[in-house]
Amino acid sequence: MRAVLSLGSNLADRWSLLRGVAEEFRGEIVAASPVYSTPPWGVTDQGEFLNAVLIVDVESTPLELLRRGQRLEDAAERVRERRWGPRTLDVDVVAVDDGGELTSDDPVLTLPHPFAHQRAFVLVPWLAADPAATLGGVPVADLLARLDPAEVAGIVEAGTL
Ligand code: A4P
Ligand code: MG
Repeated sequence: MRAVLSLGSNLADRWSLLRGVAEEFRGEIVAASPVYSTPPWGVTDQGEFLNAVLIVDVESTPLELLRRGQRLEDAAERVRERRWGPRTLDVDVVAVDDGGELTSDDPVLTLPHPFAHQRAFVLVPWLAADPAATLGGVPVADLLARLDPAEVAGIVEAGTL
């Protein structure tokens, strides 16, 4: 199956943490976005994030992929203090395609990720990694066009994984 992963970090050595995820998925990566510097979304009194998107082809179930991301978060000594708060590493499963886009309302793994369509820090990197990307049948480019242009302009390319 093919999956879209959103990587984020705003604590500790953010570059190494994101690059560690790319290293873990080496051999399974179909496309990788640049790394972007992004203003905090949701909870705004925290440091800038680095965000990137990986598109991976994996031989596993969606839940196994989520757990794999969570093991990387744990290895980054992530502490869960508050929702949307600062974190060393976040690995979210944005969307999964297994011969068709999977949907799930299970709180353990909700697909597609419930906030993906309204987050420029997910959509901008995703579009860079896959210009033909769609979410719920809607082109990601169209979803981005619906967002506040100021928010989209805040997503600034900062380097590569
Ligand atoms: N979960 C359900 N569906 C999914 C999914 N599709 N992918 C569950 C990943 N996890 C999913 O996540 C809480 C629970 O969501 C998990 O137990 C998992 O089973 P968490 O990472 O432990 O907790 P959290 O951080 O409080 O919530 P969440 O939902 O990961 O936070 P978000 O929504 O990812 O927001 N601003 C910028 N600029 N860049 C960012 O990367 N990230 C956040 C975090 C806020 N603001 C940000 C950024
Ligand atoms: Mg998460």
